[in-house]
Amino acid sequence: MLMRGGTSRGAYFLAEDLPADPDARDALLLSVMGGPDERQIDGLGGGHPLTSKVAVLSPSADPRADVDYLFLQVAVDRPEVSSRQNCGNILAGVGPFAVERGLVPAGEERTAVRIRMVNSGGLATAAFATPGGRVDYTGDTGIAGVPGTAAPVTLEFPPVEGALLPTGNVRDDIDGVPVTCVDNGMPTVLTAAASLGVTGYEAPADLEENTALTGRLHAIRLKAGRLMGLGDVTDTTVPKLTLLAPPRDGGAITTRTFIPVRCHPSIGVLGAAGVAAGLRVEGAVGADLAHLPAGSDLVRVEHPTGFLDIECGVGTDTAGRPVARRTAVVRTARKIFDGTVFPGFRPTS
Ligand code: NQM
Repeated sequence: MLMRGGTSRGAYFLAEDLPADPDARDALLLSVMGGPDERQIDGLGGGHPLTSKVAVLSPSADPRADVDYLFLQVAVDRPEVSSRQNCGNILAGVGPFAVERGLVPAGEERTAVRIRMVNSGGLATAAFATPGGRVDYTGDTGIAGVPGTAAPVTLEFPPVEGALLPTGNVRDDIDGVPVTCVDNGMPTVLTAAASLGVTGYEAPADLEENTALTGRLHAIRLKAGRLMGLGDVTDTTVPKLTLLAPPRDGGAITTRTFIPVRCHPSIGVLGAAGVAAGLRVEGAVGADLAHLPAGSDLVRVEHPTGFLDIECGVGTDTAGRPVARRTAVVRTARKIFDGTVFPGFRPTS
């Protein structure tokens, strides 16, 4: 099934319909999505990382979850399929797809699907309307970066196991640039746009063309990856990098996010969860730029095409380290096409 999940689009599969061997599965998925090719002309992909995604679902053996969701990023320009990152946007379609395929019975009015995110080991619950026991994708919820409106899907994340600040520090200095490395479901490096000589309000295309900037970001990312315990991140899609600037449209903060080569036209869900958590840590990069509403966990994250509202509370563990308590966000998802895909050319390397 081809679905839009939040601001991404991907092919959703049942695990039982794909080869069990990961190499055979990945070769098949590359072919299904049409890669490696900049335009993905021979497949379902849209020639951009945000439209070259795959979700693989199966019943979960974990008593805390109904389904297992494995996210796979299919590279556009090289023959590579990666399970190293998670995706909170594609997650928005997982609950509806689980009901569509009968993995989870639909409630008469609403259905809540408990999801284990295989990539990170984290849990999430997706709740959405199922009037008369069927998923209804129509509704009046709009999200920035997607035309029109659709039915809301509420995503809730319990606290992420593992450190919110994976380097153990609130701030690190990399190549003379102060950064905060955060992981609230997606490893992300937060920097102030101003410390990299940009405003943080530029259009994504202008930032992508700024080779002095992208060169510095590349170097910072490689060092941050090691500090975060991720090893050599040269060929991986995590950590992401988010540039922060004061809000301009009544939100809490302005963002420009590199994922990590292309600059996101909006922002990823879990990427935004990391920004929201980071801003609540005293002394973190960006905390001094943010306008956070008093007495509320809501953070309005401004991005190139609008804003994303996310709720995130941060407390401390028994050792006094910051931890995210609960994160929640509203997205939409839509079934675009359900049918048979015919794989073509299969790259051998
Ligand atoms: O951060 C893009 C997206 C994402 C990831 C990326 C995402 C998330 O917008 O949860 O959704 O960071 O590669 O789909």
